[in-house]
Amino acid sequence: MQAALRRRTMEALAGIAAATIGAGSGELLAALFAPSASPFAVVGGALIDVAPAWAKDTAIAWFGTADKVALLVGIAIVLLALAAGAGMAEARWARSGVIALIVVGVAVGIVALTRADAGLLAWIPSMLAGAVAATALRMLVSSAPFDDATLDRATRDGATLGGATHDVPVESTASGAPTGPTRRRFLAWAGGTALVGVAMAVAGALTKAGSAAVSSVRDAIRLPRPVAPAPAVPAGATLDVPGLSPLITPNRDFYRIDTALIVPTVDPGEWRLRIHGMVADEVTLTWDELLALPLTERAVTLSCVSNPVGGDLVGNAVWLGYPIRELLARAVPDVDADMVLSTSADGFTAGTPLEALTDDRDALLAIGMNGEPLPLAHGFPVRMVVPGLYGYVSATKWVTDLEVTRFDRARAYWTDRGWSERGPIKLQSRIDVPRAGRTIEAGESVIAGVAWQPGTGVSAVEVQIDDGPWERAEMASALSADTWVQWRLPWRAEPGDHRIRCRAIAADSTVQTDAIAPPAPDGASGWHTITATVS
Ligand SMILES: Nc1nc2c(c(=O)[nH]1)N[C@H]1C(S)=C(S)[C@@H](COP(=O)(O)O)O[C@H]1N2
Ligand SMILES: [Mo]
Repeated sequence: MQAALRRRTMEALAGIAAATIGAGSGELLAALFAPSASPFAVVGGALIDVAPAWAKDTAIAWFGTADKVALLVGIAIVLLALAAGAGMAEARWARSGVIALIVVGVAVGIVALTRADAGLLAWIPSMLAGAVAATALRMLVSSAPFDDATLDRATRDGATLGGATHDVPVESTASGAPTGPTRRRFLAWAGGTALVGVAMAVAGALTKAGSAAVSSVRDAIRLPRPVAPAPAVPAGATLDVPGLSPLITPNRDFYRIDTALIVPTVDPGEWRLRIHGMVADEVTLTWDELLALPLTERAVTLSCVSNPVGGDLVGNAVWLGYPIRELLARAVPDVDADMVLSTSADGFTAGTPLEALTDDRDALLAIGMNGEPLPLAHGFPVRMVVPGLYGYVSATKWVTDLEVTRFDRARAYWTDRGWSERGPIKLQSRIDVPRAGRTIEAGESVIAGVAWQPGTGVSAVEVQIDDGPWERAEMASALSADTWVQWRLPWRAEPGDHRIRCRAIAADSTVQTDAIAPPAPDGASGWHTITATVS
């Protein structure tokens, strides 16, 4: 009798441990990639939506502002009860509990897709939770002799051992409850499984809590007005061509490249920048001190060295910040220093030529992007933006440290991995319209795109259709030498397939090279070439 109860308890524990590790993995995955797809948040949100008004009122009356916590605790209790049942079922009918857990995961995954804020992949955390729980349950149940065959054998062979003490070295008692070492091993596995699940859930909660807290700090920030604002965008700087990249890339469309699996959450109140190394005077700067400085606004096109010809790892934004030149002037670099090694809160490093930070190009210690505080993923609260250099050697996000040093003394994250020490952005042009591979209608049409070489500027773009002559495109007026420029060329499209390619001419008259180079080690080159199908 007692043994039967013990057996039931162990089966239930297997189910509970399995559900815990499943739920923990789902929560962690969601916290990392899609907080709104958290299985608990999905179920809770759906329940809140379908609950009748009286239920909501009662919940608030009973639990007050803790109503959401109460709801989540309620969901957890129901889940664990279901899981205990799944454990007992699995011990009797192999796969039944496993299937039940998978069904729960699939069901929550489907609900996840119906939520208002759901992304296309919102089902993944719940499905993962179900799959992990099912796997864990199968493993736990088979680690202990719950199955009927063992039970029968135990009943036959060990009838006299019923209710035996813990150290009896047999696998099962008369009623099928594992005892002795088997039982202890099972309990250790189940306990460990549950603990891992709890740890993952806690890690997920901490990640989410961190970014939620910093997000709300960010939302409350009012950026100071620049002392030197970027000039207003003149009408002639934008061409009206559907499908052409906008002159200023909206923050939500701005490409994101970094090594951070979890977006670092840096509280501005705790942020410090330290400038040290080969300097006469160390400088430290706080967030409040930075905000009090006379800020500059600059439109600058940023590109990733990994951007292939024709690729979209490039964007143009209006950055608000303080010239790094002024801060370095306070620190007074040694005459033989030639590099600044910047380090981010998450340990990324970039090595920037000292000259690029001290000449008149207005390399910025930026706090604003297109009129907003930097988005968390783009370096909140403070990053570097250096016109003319690829991001990997200059655009350190979440920056906290500048060490003045020398190229022959220090190496940075990507230069350590085979990329070039110096990373000036190469002259490039891209065809946005027509979209590569898309069929267009014959007749009056347009070819359009953008061209850039921040720091130098672009003066012209030429387009070649099939084997025709290179034709000069119409250029929008450039915002500055640091931003990309839109261009377009009217085109009478004749039916058939056409090869279209473009090349830029820089303000210093350099013509964009046709020499094809891959992104590694210092940036791609070649002419962007597309095939347009005209019907
Ligand atoms: N902390 C940190 N900063 C970083 C990186 C990184 O991995 N970590 N990547 C750099 C690279 S390679 C590029 S191209 C730019 C991209 O900036 P964005 O994500 O704001 O577009 O950030 C740079 N700054
Ligand atoms: Mo990059």
